[in-house]
Order: sequence, then C-alpha cells, then structure tokens
Amino acid sequence: MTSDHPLLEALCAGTLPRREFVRRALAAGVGGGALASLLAACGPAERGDETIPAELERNLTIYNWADYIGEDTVAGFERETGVRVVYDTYESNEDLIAKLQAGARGYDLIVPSDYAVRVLRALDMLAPIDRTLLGHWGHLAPGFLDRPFDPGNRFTVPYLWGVAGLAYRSDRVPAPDSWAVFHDPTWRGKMTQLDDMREVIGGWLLYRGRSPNSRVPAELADAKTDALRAKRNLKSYLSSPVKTQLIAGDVWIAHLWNGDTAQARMEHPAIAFAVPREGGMIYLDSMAVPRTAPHKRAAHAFMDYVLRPDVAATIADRTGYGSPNADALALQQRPVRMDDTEALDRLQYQDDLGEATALWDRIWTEIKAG
Ligand code: N2P
Repeated sequence: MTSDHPLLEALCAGTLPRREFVRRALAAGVGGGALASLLAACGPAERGDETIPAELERNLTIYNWADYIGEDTVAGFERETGVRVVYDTYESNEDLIAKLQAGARGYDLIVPSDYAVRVLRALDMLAPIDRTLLGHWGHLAPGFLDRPFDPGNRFTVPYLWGVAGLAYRSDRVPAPDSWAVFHDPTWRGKMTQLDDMREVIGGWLLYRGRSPNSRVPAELADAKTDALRAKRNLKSYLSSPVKTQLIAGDVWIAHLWNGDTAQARMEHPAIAFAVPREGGMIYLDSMAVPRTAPHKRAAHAFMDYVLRPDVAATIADRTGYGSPNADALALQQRPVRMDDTEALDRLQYQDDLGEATALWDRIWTEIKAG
C-alpha cells in the first residue's frame, strides 16, 4: 500500500475510522510493522476514535433543541431497536455549550448549530463520526455537506436548517419589515425577542448594516444601545415557548425561527413570517456525539435512523424546518426548500466569535440585566 492509496487517503482525511482501516489493511495482507508506519503517517489517533463498541448499548440520552423532532421519532426508534431513550431539550447553543463545559457527561447526541460546532471542535469536545455505521448517509443533499464549520463532515451529520426573522399576527399588525419594529412603542408589551445572545445582538448588528459576527467593540456598543431601547417595548425574551403566546394573542410580533413560526401557524392561520429588510440569520444544525458520550454506538444508530428519508420527512413536516435529506423532500407534505426561502440573499450564517465571545457574553448579561 503506497501513500497515495485511497484507503490511506481516506484514513488521513478522517472519513475512514482507524479501526476499519486496520481491518481492511490486514485483509489486504499488510503486515503489522507496515501497518504501524501507515497509521503513523496520518498523525496520532484522535481520542475517542476507537471507542465505538460493536454491540448496541441499551440506552441513549439525546439533548436537542425544544420542539425540534417528529412526534413519533423517539418512540419509533425505541420500538425498532429496543434502545431506551432519555430525551432532554435546550433553548440555545449557549445553553448547550455551557452545560457541556460545566462537565455534563451523560449526553450521547447533541444538535449544535454551525458556529457552535466550531466552538465545540475548538474545545475538543466532539467524537469523530464513524461513517461506516451510517448506511443512509447517501440521502443527504451534497449542498449541506462539507461545510466550513466541519470540512469532510468528520464530526457532524446535518439535521435541519432554518431562518431567524419576525413572526407576527397578520390579523393584528401590519407586516413588519425592519428590526426597528421593536423600537415602536405602538406594540409595547406585545412583542418578544429570542432568548438568545447570538440572535438578539446579531439582529441589532444587522439593523445597522453590520456583520452579525462583529467583533468590533464600538459596533457591539451600538447593538447594546439598540437592544436596550427595544427592551422597553418587549414583553420578554422568549424562544420556542412564545408559540403559545402568539396563538393566544398575548404576543403579536416575535423574533423567532421560521419552523417554530410554522408550528404556531398550524394552530392559528394568521401567524406569518417575514425577514427584516436589513437581513436575518440562516443556520444549519447538525447531529454530533460528545467525546464523553457513554453510548456512542446507540448514538450512531439513532443518527442513521434519522437519515432514513421517511423519518427525516416526518421530522421536517412536524417542525416546519428544512431537511438536508434530498430523498425526504419528495415524501413531505410541506417541504421547505432553500430556493423558495424568502429573502435568501439577505440571510447570513453565524460564525465562532473566538476571543470576542467574552465581550458578547458581557454585553448580553448587561442587556438582560438592563
Ligand atoms: C427549534 C429551535 C430552532 C433551532 N425550536 C435554532 N437553531
């Protein structure tokens, strides 16, 4: 086997697990000494690389966004595999990251957004994905693969994508077209923004034509001023739970994600969605396995289950978000397609803020306290 052999290339690219490489190399007649030097050619083993057991574990703990799964997804997986699932939810990437950083060790599967994948990778908190355990991988649309936050998809499996903008009660208010609507006292007490640092500060940065990933202190100071000015008119900062308030008519304008808005619209047809003219956020959320996951094999079994087009279709239909699964779209009742997405050219992805994270954290704390 020479250094340009496809197997060795796949190993070094991280798309072939070391265990599988060893199995195939041995089968091809490569001896022990040669094998060791081939393995060394790609650098040291990733920690966690070898720890996926052959046997399916009996338990699985999932930590996912609230309202972000099909009605029957977990039960269906339990029925088919006999694995018992514990299912827990969070409201923001920051909650997820804080929980993991605080040392929570029980989670087997998490669903971070693009920029949060970068953060978790930088913290060395993700285990590599073993693609050989994902027989349904091929259903994923190429456009959702190999993103800059995880080249080669070594750590992530695309789950859903979506957009943040403005949900509103079209029977109570005219369609809002700017972030400035939150500065309008006409709707005081009837408006909410997401309880999400990146979305709120990011939105106010967009309002002034700046990058939602700005690290410039003066720009962030303006965003804080704008956010505090809006806060006077807000009922609260609220993420997925705002849906019941939109439906009840207690909230008329909500900074919200498109899928959660679609879920609310299923209960009340006057609930609509708009992207502000200054722009909104777009994201891709992915399944990932923490390094500390006690049940990595079951996590892979669940990911492969989700990759089944019929399962992916029910998740996307129920949540109102876009599926990266090309073969799921044809099965869906209400497919959300990138091409049909309103204002695609005004949407921006979030990125890891690096060292500016501390400044954002401080400003967010000041906004919440202000
Ligand atoms: C679902 C939350 C949307 C995910 N309630 C935002 N990345």
